[in-house]
Amino acid sequence: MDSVSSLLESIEDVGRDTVRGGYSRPVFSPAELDLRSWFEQEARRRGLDVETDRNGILWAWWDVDGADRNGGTRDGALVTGSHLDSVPGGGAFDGPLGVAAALAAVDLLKERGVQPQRALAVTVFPEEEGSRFGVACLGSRLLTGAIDPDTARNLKDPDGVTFAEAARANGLDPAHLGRDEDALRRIGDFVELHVEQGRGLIDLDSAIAVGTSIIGHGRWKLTISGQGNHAGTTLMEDRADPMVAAAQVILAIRKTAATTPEARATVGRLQPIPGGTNVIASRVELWIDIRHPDDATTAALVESIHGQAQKAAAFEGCTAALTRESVSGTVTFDGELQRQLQLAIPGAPGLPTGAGHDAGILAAHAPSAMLYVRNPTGISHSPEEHVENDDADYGAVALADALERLL
Ligand code: HGY
Ligand code: MN
Ligand code: MN
Repeated sequence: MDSVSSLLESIEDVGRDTVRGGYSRPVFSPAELDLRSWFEQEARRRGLDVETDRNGILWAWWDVDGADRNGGTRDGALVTGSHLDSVPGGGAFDGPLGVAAALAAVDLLKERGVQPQRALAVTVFPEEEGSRFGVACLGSRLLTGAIDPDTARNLKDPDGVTFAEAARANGLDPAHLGRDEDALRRIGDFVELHVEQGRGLIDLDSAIAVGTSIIGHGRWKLTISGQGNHAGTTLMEDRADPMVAAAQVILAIRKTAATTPEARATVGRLQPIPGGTNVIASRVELWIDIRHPDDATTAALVESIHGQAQKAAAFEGCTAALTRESVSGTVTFDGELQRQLQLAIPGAPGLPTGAGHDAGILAAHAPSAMLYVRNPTGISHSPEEHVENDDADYGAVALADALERLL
């Protein structure tokens, strides 16, 4: 078996972000394309048959033949995998750990002489982070029909490039984006291994956990419009400054989430337009990430924050408009699949997560489950995200044990 750490070492210089630190690997960027080539090469080295589907999802197949083994078809296959794109300045493990562990698990299954009774696929989903086009899990949402293809085609990146244009530039036909019945039929069960993105496995003192649920989460764009003007000639009492309103809103968001049990809300991205040092902004765009285990509470949080934003804007002589970018309800993973993973990995605790994943989107279409590997820093979406080599390799062994049981 190639160790997971050696697989990750071979891509450790791809997409390094020298300004932010960590990695910036947006979908279809040169870095992410390099990672796709790396994956295809590693998969082919293992004798897997690699295809890219109409939504840009990579599938590396370990096929079976013979009527006695699921009829030699790919339908109802066992699928594992994750993503290779990252958030801006992200860590080395969010996504790639699941892909590398899946490749290492294939090595182990072959070394063990396992004869799969159904096909196995290792997949890579594009745009899981939604860092370029704004919608999280865009690839798996397209596959399942969870996003309207026209909406997807018209998504724009910060440079104004549409997803249709980016897809076409990377060999996809934008007209074919959307729900893929054939591909969905091939997913009998889906298991995703992922770095744990909080402190759960530190506190549980365990190297691995079986995912139980993903709390509901969404992202909204708030645009606050005021009066662009000169920083020196505009008296303070004559200003309609959206940056001041934005500051009030960010504090209100913090207070609202901090006083709602189990809620999380974040403004991690803010864009003043035009963004000059000696210019009062004409408008400010900011993005809000809101999460809560109860979907109705998430909706109520959005409502409350929207109302507070309109008030704060009005107080500054500005206006505020909120648009939804992507929302996922709380997902509980398939009970039987969780049980199979627990049997395959005795002693692994169950762990809920506040992080979204493609497994959460697929869960509405096929039994899905996740395995998490300990992150000793408990930090993610940051260069400080970490996994010890031994835990990474143990993750691949645990994934192989789970896959062997499910194959
Ligand atoms: O944002 C998330 O929850 C995930 O890391 N994409
Ligand atoms: Mn992530
Ligand atoms: Mn991830």
